[in-house]
This record gives sequence, C-alpha cells and structure tokens, in this order.
Amino acid sequence: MIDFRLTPEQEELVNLARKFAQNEMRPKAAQYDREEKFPRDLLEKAHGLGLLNLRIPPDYGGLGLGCFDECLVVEEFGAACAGMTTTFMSTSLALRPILVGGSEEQKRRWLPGFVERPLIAAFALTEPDSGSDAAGLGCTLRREGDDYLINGTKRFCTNGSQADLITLFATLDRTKRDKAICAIVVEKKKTKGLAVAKDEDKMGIRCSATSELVFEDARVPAANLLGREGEGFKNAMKTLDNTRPWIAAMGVGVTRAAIDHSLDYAMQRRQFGRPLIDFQATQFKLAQMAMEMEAARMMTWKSAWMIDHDLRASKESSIAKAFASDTAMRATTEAVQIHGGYGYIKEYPVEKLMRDAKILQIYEGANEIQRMVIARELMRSRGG
Ligand code: COS
Repeated sequence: MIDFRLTPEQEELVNLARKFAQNEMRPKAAQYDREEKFPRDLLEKAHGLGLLNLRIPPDYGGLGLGCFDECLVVEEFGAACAGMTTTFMSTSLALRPILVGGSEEQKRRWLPGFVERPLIAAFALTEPDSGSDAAGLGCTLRREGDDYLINGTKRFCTNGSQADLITLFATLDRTKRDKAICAIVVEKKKTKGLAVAKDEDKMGIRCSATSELVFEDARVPAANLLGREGEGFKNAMKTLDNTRPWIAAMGVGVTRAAIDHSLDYAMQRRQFGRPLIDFQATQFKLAQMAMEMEAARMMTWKSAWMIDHDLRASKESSIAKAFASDTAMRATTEAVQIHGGYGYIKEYPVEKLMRDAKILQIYEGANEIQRMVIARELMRSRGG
C-alpha cells in the first residue's frame, strides 16, 4: 500500500522545523558563511526544540523517530543553510556507529547525554591518504593493557574541532584492509595525545567545522571499542547506508531554495519590457528544476522508508544521495544563470547555494563511489 500523505505528527514536525529554519537559520546563513562562524547558538536552539538526534531510541531517552522523519527535518534545514545542517546532522552520523555496533552498556553510557544536552559528535573515517578507499586506513590502534594506543591523522572530519565525542575508525594492520578495521569511541576531553591541527577554509558550508585531527599515542580504554576487533568497516558501511538519505534530503532542500529564489527573482526582474518569468527559457529551467526535485524527494523517501523497515538499502541510499546532490548542483547552477550577473554576487543568496551544493556531490561518499555501490548491487542481484 502506498500513501504519500504525512501523518499529523510528521506535519507538526515539518512545521516546527520549517519555522526554525526560516526564522532562525536563514536570516543568519549569509553572515555565518562569510565569517565562518560555527553555529553553536543555533545548534543549542535546535536541540532545545527537540529537532536534533531524532533517532535515539526511547530506551536511551530519545524520541526514537525514523530515518524518514529525519529526512523531513533535514529538507527544511537544507532549504535554509547547508552549512548549519551539516553541523547539526553530523552528530547524528557520528552516533550511528554506536547504535549499529555498540553494546547495551555502551549505548546507555553515551546516548542519553545527547538527548539531555546539546553535545556534539564527529565521525572520523577519512584520512589524508584514504578517502574513497575507506578500507585503506592508515590510522592505527594497538592494544596495550586495558587501553588502545591510537596513532595517525584524520582529515575532513566534520565537527572534529568542536566535538565532545568522536567515533573513530582505525586499523590493527593496514595490509589486512577492511578485516582489521575497528570502530572506537574517543571522548575528547579525557584523551591525551589528541590534537586539532586545523579547521579547513572551504568553498562552501563555511560555517561548519571541517577538521584535521592528529592522534599521537592517544590512549583510549579498550571498553570503548564498538563490537569486536575487525568489525569497524562493516559498521562504517552500515552507518553510511543509513545516513546517505539525509544528504539526499539536504539536496532536495537546497534545490527547493534555488527554485524559490529563482521564482521570486524571475517574477520581479524585467527585461525587454517583460518579467523574466514570461520567457519560455526561464520557465523551462524552473520546470526542469521542479521535476528533478520531485524525483529526488521520492528517491529520498523510498530509501528512508526502506531503512525504517529494516531492509538493506545500500543501492537505494546511494541512488538517492547521488541523484539528489547532482540535482542540487544543476539547480543551483541554473539559479545563478537565471539571476544573471546578480547571481554571481554575494548580495543574492544563490551563489552561496551553488557553493554549498558542490559538497553534497563529494562528502558522505563521492558520487563516483555511489555509482560504484549501485553497479555492485546490480551485479549482486545477478549473483555477481
Ligand atoms: N553493509 C554491510 N556490509 C558491507 C557493506 C554494506 N553497505 N558494504 C560492504 N560491506 C562488506 C562486504 O560485504 C565485505 O564483507 P565480506 O568480506 O565479509 O563479504 C566487506 O564489507 C568489504 O566490502 P568491499 O569489498 O565492497 O570493500 P571495498 O574496499 O571494495 O570498498 C566502498 C567499498 C567503495 C563501497 C567503500 O570503501 C566506501 O563506501 N567508500 C566511501 C567511503 C565514504 O563514504 N567516505 C565518506 C566518509 S563520511 S564524510
């Protein structure tokens, strides 16, 4: 049975998220982008409204909402500011490995704090020499008594410099690739030997923190290991299957903002004695943007629905992520084109949308990786 209507509770959630996004996030988006200001104040407000970490189960104090609900909220956030959205949602990404691989005791130890307080978490997988090839990690962990000693560098870690807790992926033996990767929780304040090397100066999502973290004989209790040694890679893959739909939802939100701004502009801007919207060239651009946005939203909803029904959604998550982020890139580029010279200056919001859209094609697995996952799943369906 298919039903595209939202429940009254979901409508309420969307309205709350939309109000917050339009009244609190959007007015500050340009300033925070310009000043690279970390949106801690907004994160605290969003947390106070109950809009963050929606998927923490009730057993640990959370609302226990689904991936679908999370995507509804992310679309609203994404339509206001992708940088702020990335900041808010990266905690949800970083907590997922605890939900995927953590013991009951570990979940009880770490999750309730994120419901009670606006704590921040970071997911540390990528390294200077290991990005798309996630099994090629060089950051090592070595058992010593009741601890692990961690050595190596993590790069492009969202929230890294601001995080209270880091879910870290490191290897026992680089030559064994995915079979030697472990997932471990690093509590930042308690960990000596962990330093923030820098926050990157980025093209887009500039208010979010993208950090380089250096571990030098950083000692972490062995009790913080999630699952068993060697289970970290699968944990990371399952986590990403689960979180890619919200990157897609953000792409839908960014596309929606591009359409809104373009429509406003095309209706008031006059050339050749007529508003731009009267020209078929403008109408067709907007129609294409709307068609692609609608398709991207359906793909997002389907992948989220599958996750909420415990179905393996590797292919669908990758399809949604790649399509929606490509859509956002095309739509924001067209939005700049519709605005002409005004689209190219910072006084108008579409140039920021275009800069922000680019990262959606790159992070949480580059779109080339998504296509690789989709193709592999197709081959798997034929026994390959
Ligand atoms: N769920 C469960 N298990 C999975 C899985 C998934 N989605 N994807 C892979 N696995 C398992 C495989 O089944 C295999 O297990 P077995 O050996 O027991 O059969 C193991 O993991 C290794 O998988 P595979 O051989 O496919 O690994 P590859 O090294 O070829 O890498 C890709 C696979 C490219 C998909 C992976 O490296 C990847 O996702 N890279 C992008 C990383 C990324 O998104 N980085 C951004 C970080 S967040 S900013």
